[in-house]
Amino acid sequence: MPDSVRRMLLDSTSVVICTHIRPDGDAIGSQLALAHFLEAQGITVHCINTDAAAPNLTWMPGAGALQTFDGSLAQRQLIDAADVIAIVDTNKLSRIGEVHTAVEASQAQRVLIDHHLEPEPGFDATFSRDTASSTGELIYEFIAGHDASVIDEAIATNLYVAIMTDTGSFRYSSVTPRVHDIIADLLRRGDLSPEPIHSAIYDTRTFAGLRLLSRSLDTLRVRYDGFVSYMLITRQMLDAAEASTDDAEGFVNYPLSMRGVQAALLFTETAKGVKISFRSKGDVAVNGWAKAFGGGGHRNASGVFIEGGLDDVVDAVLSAAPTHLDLPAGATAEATAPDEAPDPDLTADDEAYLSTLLNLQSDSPQ
Ligand SMILES: [Mn+2]
Repeated sequence: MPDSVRRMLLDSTSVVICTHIRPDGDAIGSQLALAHFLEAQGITVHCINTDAAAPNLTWMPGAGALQTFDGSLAQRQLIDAADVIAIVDTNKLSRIGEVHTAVEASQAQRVLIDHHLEPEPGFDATFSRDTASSTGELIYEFIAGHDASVIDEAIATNLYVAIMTDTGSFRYSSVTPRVHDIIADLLRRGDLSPEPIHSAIYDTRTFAGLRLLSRSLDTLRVRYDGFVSYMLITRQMLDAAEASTDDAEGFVNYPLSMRGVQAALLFTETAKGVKISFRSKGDVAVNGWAKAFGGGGHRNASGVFIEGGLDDVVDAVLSAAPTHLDLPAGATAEATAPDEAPDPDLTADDEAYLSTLLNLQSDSPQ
């Protein structure tokens, strides 16, 4: 890590840490691990975010001290009084949301720690490496480079979650032997057991969320000879399933998990436009594709929000695929449902049995 970043943080007496809107496991884990470490150095730390952590992250060690920005004088004073404001897990100050107005009004020095492409210039010090698996990996380097013995259960758990969630549970191409070395060190120093952590993060689907998944899977289509797949979530589906877009976290991995598919998209209809998640396998890059529509992200995971109706947006984005992907020769843009989706022919007895079951299940928990 650059000496400027290390010195700026360690020489401070009061630090505010902020992360991006709709913070994920890497955002919260990196923020809390850094906070815990700096506090162990006798530094006063406040974590202030525009959005609250998702319900599956609120158990993380120290999460009780996370503040959601409310524009209050008290929070503005904390931000004004800080020597250093550390921004983690985003490459752009505006991505921290509403709280950025208070950050920009403060005289504090600004430090960026992140692993996204093209970090915004203008920070007083920057620690950015786009080949890092996660911001958690960079925070680990900072802490271990200073004094690895500080890594306790709280720091280890937060960094484990940060790295696990940003690597799709250690499966993305960003995972190196070094990442596994770091994880091994965290498991030892924190005396961690991975199973309950994994379960607390991932086994959190709601009944409504799974009903939404069922409806969304019905829209699965492939294009370009099975190279690209996509799924839709319409507002009508959200209403019918009584689900929210938060319930759709990770849905894009279903079309990506299909045999032969190299790039997958999830289109989520909202009142103002369409949110699109792009995912890809291996060397297939989707960040350029997302960027062409005003979005961004990583090679294998990107996103964008486009104003407009669902049909138009789906057409526009999918038609642009040949410009951004190295498609198989002669691949056709035509949309098809997967061949392997059989339409089960049920006997009258089966139908009757099924309808009894469905009626019974209407009393199921929400
Ligand atoms: Mn990240």
